[in-house]
Amino acid sequence: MVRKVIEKFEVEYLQVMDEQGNVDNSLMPKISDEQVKWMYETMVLSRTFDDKAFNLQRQGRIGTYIQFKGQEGSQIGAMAALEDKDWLFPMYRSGAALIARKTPLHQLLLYSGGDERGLLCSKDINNFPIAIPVGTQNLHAAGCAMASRFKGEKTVSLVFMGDGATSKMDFLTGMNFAGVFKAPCIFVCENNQFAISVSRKIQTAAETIAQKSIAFGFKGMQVDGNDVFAMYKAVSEAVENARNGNGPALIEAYTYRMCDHSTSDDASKYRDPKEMEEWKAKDPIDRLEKYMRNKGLLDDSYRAKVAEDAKNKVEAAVEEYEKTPAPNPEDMFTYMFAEMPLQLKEQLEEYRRLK
Ligand SMILES: Cc1ncc(C[n+]2csc(CCOP(=O)(O)OP(=O)(O)O)c2C)c(N)n1
Repeated sequence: MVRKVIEKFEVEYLQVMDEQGNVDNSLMPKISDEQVKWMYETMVLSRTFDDKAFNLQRQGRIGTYIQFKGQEGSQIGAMAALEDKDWLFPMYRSGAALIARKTPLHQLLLYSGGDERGLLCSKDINNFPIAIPVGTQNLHAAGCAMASRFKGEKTVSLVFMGDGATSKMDFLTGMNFAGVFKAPCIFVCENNQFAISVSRKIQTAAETIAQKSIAFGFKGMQVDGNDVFAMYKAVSEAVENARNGNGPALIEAYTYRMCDHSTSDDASKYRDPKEMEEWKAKDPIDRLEKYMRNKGLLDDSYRAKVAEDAKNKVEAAVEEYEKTPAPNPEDMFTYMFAEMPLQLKEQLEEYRRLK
């Protein structure tokens, strides 16, 4: 008889840049000044878009909008590690990732304005449509990654989810398949500490989200999600590993939702405002700005120009969105089935009677 430890598990944590913008050179990934500037400019553009979209919702110019404020570092750092041919599986809070993946801004507004054309996928870059049901995108990503493997392609799939989604079967099933079949799938959980009003502490008794990968036989890592360099490094390593046939990875981006869950929510009802103040000091954009200033990559005039360019791009997108003619409401009935079922025919007739 014996009682012994079968295996010992470890979960790594990675931070490359601290809150003052100082980096540890031994951990710093290889990255050009151009790439750093791209990260900064994309983060500023995303934040500007996010703030504007929130205001548009309040003015009744778009429908429900889901902000991603505070999560720009984790999304843009991760996207910097992908190639266009790789597959992105976004969720409703992945706006910054979609902006980094070349989605036209007015298209994102069309989507929030209830126009299905907002979900059209570009032919030049492999972005899936946004998933609204919590966690289902994990299955799509694992399946797509398996397909890439079967076809002998060197592409990876990367899927975003929140901490709440990791309690769902879709996440567990996707992780299991990816683990068993060594699918080139990167699971990125943006642990923003809340699933609407459910705090991370009561979401799971596990100490980290990252350790959930261990049960499925592959590596999990917790990363400072407000550190764009750490996210870039962790995702780049996971992508390289997956491309080389060594299977999936789970990356927990430890971050904070610096906004309400959605425009239908009021987080002040369940969150301590002190917490928000603490996280403001870790803002991913401020942190990168400090780093760039120290390195001589940013001065006041560049900073002002980036802000001005972002504002102009967002205003132009609003104009384009608002001048886009509304779609034909009958389209709602026509796209789902090759032959329209009876119930839909009845609804279409009812619509025609009422309009
Ligand atoms: C299958 C399903 N159940 C419930 C909901 C309602 N819902 C929308 S967001 C959300 C919380 C998700 O939290 P998390 O996964 O942590 O992501 P976050 O919104 O924090 O980014 C819930 C329960 C949904 N969209 N889909």
